[in-house]
Amino acid sequence: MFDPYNIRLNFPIFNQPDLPPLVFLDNASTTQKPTQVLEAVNQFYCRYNANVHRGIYKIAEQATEAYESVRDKVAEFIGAADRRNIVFTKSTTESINLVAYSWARKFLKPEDEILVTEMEHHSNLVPWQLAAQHTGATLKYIPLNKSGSLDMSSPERYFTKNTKLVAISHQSNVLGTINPVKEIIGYARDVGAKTLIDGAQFVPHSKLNVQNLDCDFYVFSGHKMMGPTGVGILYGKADMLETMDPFLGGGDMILSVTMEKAIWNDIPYKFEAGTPNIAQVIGLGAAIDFMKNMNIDSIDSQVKMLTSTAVSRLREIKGVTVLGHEKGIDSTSVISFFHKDIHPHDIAHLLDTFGISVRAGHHCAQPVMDKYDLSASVRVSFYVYNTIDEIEQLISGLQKTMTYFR
Ligand code: 7TS
Repeated sequence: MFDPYNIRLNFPIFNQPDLPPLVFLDNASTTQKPTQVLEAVNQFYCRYNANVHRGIYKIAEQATEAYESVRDKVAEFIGAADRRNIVFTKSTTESINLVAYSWARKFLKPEDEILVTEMEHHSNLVPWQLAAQHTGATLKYIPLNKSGSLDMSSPERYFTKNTKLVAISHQSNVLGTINPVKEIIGYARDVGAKTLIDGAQFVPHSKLNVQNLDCDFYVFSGHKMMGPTGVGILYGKADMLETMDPFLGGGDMILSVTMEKAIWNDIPYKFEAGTPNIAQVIGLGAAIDFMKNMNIDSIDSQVKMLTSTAVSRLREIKGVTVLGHEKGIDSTSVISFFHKDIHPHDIAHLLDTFGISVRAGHHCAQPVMDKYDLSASVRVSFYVYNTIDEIEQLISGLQKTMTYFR
């Protein structure tokens, strides 16, 4: 039996007797951290703080082993074939930029096309706009239907012999829609295009197997799954990573250097220049253990239950419109909505005065907002420690907000 009240006991931020209770409904931005993660970071700094991959003394070896063991853990967690497929970056954003610089700028030509969707976070859009400008390639997109799903009615319009890269989100950070990535990867493969999947919103609550998906790249952030900020993951097929040039130059990413040139280190180290975020990677390892203890399928069903409850309750409020979440569309964890008379920022501000944290704005996905002719929406997003009672507090907060603005 999944008990969010029990889970909450692990999170110091929810257990501060000197402060009013926190109703945190902005998990799509970042999640809260359990003691197990904080303790892993703390233990590293207090007991074996040393740089990795260089010292031959005991604590340096301990630090290297702890850091590298998380690479194995991540590989296992996402079903990668090999630890060499896992590159640590600082974020999803950096992982995407790494591919845009090291793969796209190297291999794309003016006649080539990069295919994205109208549903992307700016992180999975702007790097491709820049790569297209740099290489002369064309950026194309799969449109979004107002129901909240991608328009896959005539794929031959988007997947052509010129398509060289398909970069799409696994799950929208505005609508909560889960895209049919396996089908899309199939279309991409049929035209010989490479694929990058942005799993920043998907991985925190759903089971992933990158080999089963058969994507070329998969990216996500540790901080959205209870890990510390400062760690992103780039999964890449070994043959792809091998053909790419380094993204950043510096220490640790070389085998040998003369005054004239350098020979790159093997993958994945070729892409990890300089001192990495050691403590944060170690913290991510603890976050993955925490998730595995809860069981990823249980996390998934709990988040789905919270989401469907909240969608129904929000739709009962007069004047409120929920974006997406239409019948037959696979969606979870994230809900955006607006009120016909009250600005999203006013709603978010009033809710904050009741101790409820929600997001208001364009959520770094302006093309999605444009689709709905909105400049902003209110967004709530759930995670393992949220409760039905918090949804009721949200609904009551919204009702008070409406009374205030009447
Ligand atoms: N891709 C998606 C789908 C995201 O939701 C985000 C962050 C990113 C990429 C970028 O991740 P980062 O860790 O590099 O920042 N999304 C959000 C959000 O919805 N609110 O704040 C950050």
